[in-house]
Amino acid sequence: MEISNAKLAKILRNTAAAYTIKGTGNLFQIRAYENAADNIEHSTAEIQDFWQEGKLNQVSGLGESLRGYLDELFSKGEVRHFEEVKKGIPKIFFDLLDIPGVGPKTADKIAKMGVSSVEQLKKQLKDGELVKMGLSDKLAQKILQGLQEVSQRGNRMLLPYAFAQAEKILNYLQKCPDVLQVHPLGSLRRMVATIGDLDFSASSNSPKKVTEHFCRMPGIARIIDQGENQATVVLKNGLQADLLVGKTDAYGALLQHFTGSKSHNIKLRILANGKGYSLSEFGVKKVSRGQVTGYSQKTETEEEFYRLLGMDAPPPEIREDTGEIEAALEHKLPDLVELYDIKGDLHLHSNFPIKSPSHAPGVDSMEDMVKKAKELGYRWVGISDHPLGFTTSTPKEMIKWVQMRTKFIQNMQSRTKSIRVLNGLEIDILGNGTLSVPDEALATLDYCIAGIHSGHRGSKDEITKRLLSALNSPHVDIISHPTNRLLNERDSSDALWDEVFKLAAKNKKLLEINSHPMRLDLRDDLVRMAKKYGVKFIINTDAHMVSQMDNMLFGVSVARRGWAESKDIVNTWDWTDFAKWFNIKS
Ligand code: DGT
Ligand code: CA
Ligand code: CA
Repeated sequence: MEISNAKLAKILRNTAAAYTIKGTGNLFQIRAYENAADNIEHSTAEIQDFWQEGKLNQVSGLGESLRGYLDELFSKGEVRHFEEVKKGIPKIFFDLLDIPGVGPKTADKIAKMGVSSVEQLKKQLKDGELVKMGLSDKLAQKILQGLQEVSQRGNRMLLPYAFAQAEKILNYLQKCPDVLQVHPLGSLRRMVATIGDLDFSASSNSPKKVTEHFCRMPGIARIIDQGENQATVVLKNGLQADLLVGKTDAYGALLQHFTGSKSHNIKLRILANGKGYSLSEFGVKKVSRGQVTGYSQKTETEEEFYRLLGMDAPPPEIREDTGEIEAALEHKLPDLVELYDIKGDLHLHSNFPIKSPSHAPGVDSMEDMVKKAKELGYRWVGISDHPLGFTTSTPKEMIKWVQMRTKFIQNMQSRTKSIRVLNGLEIDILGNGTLSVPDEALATLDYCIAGIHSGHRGSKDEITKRLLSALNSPHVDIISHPTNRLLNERDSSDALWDEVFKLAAKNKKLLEINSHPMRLDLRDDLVRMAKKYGVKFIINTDAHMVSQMDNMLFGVSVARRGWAESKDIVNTWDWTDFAKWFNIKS
């Protein structure tokens, strides 16, 4: 039986929720299940593959007992212990947990009101029946909004997962002796935040043999379409893959066509017609008096293809018909930022000791994160832990903790020669726009990141006010993940972005482009809009463990999709300019 990562995460979350409402598990155990579910969901490789290869111990966040249960699950299809924990709880309870904003306690309450299906829930919420039965009006609205989000949510993969899956298929295709070249294309090549299906091109002198090889790939659930030079398959994990095979002399046209986007291609086709060409995935032909003459133009590379149309080749990330065709015709394409340009990361969470943190701390030590930054060739690195909880600590305790941490970092700075270590925090922008840490403590930091970590579903006005208020604080340098979206989970918050960008530019505050695969926030379209106001950005990973520091590539892709150049991104600048921006004495 095939058990996807998503399904596995759901099984663990269901068990944790069952423990919660029955009151049988301890908090530590419930946390362990939830953390394991998070890790599994974000894993780019299939956990079942690890199990098959006897490597479950390589999956981070799985203790010995959980590994035992997963072994039972993969070999028998269910876990006796999990079934016992869930015994007596109605199915509707677990269905309700899939709605954003509904946790175990709310699900239990609704199930006990006699609601038997999600459809019925929708109706009873709209009719106001549940409110009459005692559900708060606010909660009812929140659940309705969650239901709305679920119905709009598509079945799209996160970029790193798509990357990892594409790599496997690519390796397989390269084994075919008839393949000359092979490339992953479509939205993956354009680095879109979420990917619908995977697209591949190959060049070959025997296309049919390549499509046959493709359709023999292990793990295929069904072949949707198989022709001489194209095929579409669905894999057992639900993923769809398309392949187009062409000849070498027109491979540039194939690469271009299958990279898209669709709107870029449509605009290009009209442009080509005006210049006497007809475009297709098979090549470029000359058209004379409305008739295709049959004469094919040689387009071995994409550059050749675009040159035929009198233009430069736009970077794949900006092929969305939002001005790149016009810019390419005028030879004025932007010089987009590259991963190679990045010189540091300022948003990292360590496991520095803390009694009651405001949000989940990191799992690795500051020393290990600094070591990784050196390996990445960075010139500076900043640790920005969450501080103590605002409601669970006094200002005095907060100041004391920040002082202790500052001393620790200063000590580390004095011992570290090959990289600069900076002292930051990621603090909360509270509901009323004030900050969660007293100014006295903030004044001792090298930099301060502020973000909204609660009340994301507030009104456009509320969110705008909170952001503007933080942008007016002299202590805040960076606004983290400004829209607070979580891909496939939570939509972007609404705000008057013109106002936010105007103030960020005026007060010289940075907007973060967060590289976490579920965030990719600020979004590409908003990066482009902010840039027009003169806003500067910083690309950070928000890593909670060393391995996540490799996510920088995804943030850089967002910046590229937003037409950002290295001059727009402060962490590509030289140390002198960077330090000057932050007022750090170098
Ligand atoms: P996805 O899969 O939803 O993440 O997005 P894409 O961009 O990968 O779209 P997909 O897989 O449907 O098609 C791959 C590329 O093929 C697309 O980016 C451009 C090209 N293409 C697909 N449909 C059309 C079409 O109707 N007209 C033109 N001109 N090109 C198309
Ligand atoms: Ca696609
Ligand atoms: Ca496709």
